Amino acid sequence: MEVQVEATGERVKCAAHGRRMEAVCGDRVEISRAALGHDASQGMIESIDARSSVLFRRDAMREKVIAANVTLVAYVVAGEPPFSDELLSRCLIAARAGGIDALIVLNKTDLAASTAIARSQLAPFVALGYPVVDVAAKEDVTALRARLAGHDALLIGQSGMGKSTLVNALVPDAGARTGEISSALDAGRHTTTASRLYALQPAGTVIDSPGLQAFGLAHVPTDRLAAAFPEFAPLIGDCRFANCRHQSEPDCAVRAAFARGDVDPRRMRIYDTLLEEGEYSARRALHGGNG
Ligand SMILES: Nc1nc2c(ncn2[C@@H]2O[C@H](COP(=O)(O)OP(=O)(O)OP(=O)(O)O)[C@@H](O)[C@H]2O)c(=O)[nH]1
Ligand SMILES: [Mg+2]
Ligand SMILES: [Zn+2]
Repeated sequence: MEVQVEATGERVKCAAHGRRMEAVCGDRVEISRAALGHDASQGMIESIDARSSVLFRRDAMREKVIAANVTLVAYVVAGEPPFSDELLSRCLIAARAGGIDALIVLNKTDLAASTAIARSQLAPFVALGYPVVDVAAKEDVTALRARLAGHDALLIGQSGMGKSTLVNALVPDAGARTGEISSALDAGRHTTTASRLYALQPAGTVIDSPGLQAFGLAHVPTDRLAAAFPEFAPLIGDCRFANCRHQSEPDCAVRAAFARGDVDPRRMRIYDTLLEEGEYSARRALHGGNG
């Protein structure tokens, strides 16, 4: 594996072997330059520093570390192309399960009509207490810059939402490639193909990542899943059973709240789906599946 490592302001192409191949964007690593001898501009990853945070995604097939050491997950949405609120939910839950703060970035607010639709789609997330910041990448990113100050942030979200355009506005000489809306709308087309970290002035970093198409949460243990839903967290202590899965157990405080209409049915459905996916994946692992 070969990766780019930023070494005190300088960029060094590095090879990695064995466990060191697991280095991801945001990792801090020790490198050696002597290893490749003939070319001083190249190096070798010798070790990966302990991570202060990890953002994972995992489905039944594979696990992926999206980024390491981030202090803020900034999920970018826009009015067009349309965004999936399920994918948004999944990523916000993964951030909470990983102990990482989350922020929703509503981009392309210069497009009034589609922004109004996006805003109504975000209303349930606002009600759950998730912060939202409005921006127009091509006009003004001051509000986002302020929210990112001092953070090691990850910009994540579906293709075409404007993550790379935002990075170009935040980081003067970033030069990140951005896509045309026409191709972004074409399912499966991604402009950004690999994550990359940029330094923010005066402090902090921001990672641009490829468009998100799926977000498995099979790594979140059943007993921690409900706690990562902000609307369930205050309820779960009131369930009769400490290991309640919030399905058909008697005296389940989450199901009771749902029955009262206090829980959004879409969110209840996402929880049920995630629980099923996680338990399926755990069964596969138990029975010797390669997941
Ligand atoms: N009108 C408007 N268009 C924008 C804005 N931000 C980005 N765009 C356009 O949206 C399209 C996609 O932008 P990108 O920055 O490539 O999107 P991305 O999220 O990085 O996409 P991937 O790399 O595929 O994940 C481009 O045509 C941008 O010019 C904005 O604030 N307003
Ligand atoms: Mg991009
Ligand atoms: Zn319960």
